[in-house]
Amino acid sequence: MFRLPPDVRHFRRVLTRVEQDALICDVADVLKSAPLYRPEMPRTGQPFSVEMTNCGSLGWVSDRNGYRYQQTHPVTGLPWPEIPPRLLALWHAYGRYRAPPEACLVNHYDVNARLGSHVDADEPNRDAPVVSISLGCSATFHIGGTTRTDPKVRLTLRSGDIVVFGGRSRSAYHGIDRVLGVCEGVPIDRLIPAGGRINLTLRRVTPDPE
Ligand code: MD3
Ligand code: FE
Repeated sequence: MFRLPPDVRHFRRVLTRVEQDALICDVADVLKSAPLYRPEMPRTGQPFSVEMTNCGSLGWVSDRNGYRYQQTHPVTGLPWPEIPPRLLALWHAYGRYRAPPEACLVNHYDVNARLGSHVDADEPNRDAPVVSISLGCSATFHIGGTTRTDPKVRLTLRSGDIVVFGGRSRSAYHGIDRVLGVCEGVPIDRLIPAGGRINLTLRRVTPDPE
């Protein structure tokens, strides 16, 4: 029906229910030491509708002072927990990148959450792909080109999907239009009573080690 933009690879429902359950357990462990918090927009302080946390040596945060990667949780002040081995394995299997990831951003969407169109530009490393893993409710995702007005392609991201964004797609505008009320995969309400959708994005932030 629709052609994906260049350098996007969408692996539909590649994670089994058992693998999704195991990832939910990993996320539960991460949330115990690094709880979800609600970031705010730079300057305005407008709260995001998406809640976030991270694991890895670096985590992406946003507050009135701007967007950045930092080594500690903005609320607890503690270092982020390590990236669970199962996620590292998925990074290597799907991302096929020579260096390990430094950040895993955990996004939680309740049924009313959205993520406006944006470019991920806070990573000095522009060569490494972003590996995205979806769990819980399905969502409508869009991706366009490197300018806001480029035509967009819309796709449904479902529980157990993995998408790899590399090359030219790495600097493309993208966002989440809406979360669908249907959950065809692992229910996340035992993790987050409100339910909804979890997205994990694995990222290399800094240049590769020697
Ligand atoms: C394309 N997250 O965290 S995942 C984000 O579902 C983000 O939570 C969305 O956009 C989510 O920044 C979309 C897919 C994704 C992630 C990062 C990308 C697509 C991307 C970076 C560059 C290009
Ligand atoms: Fe993004």
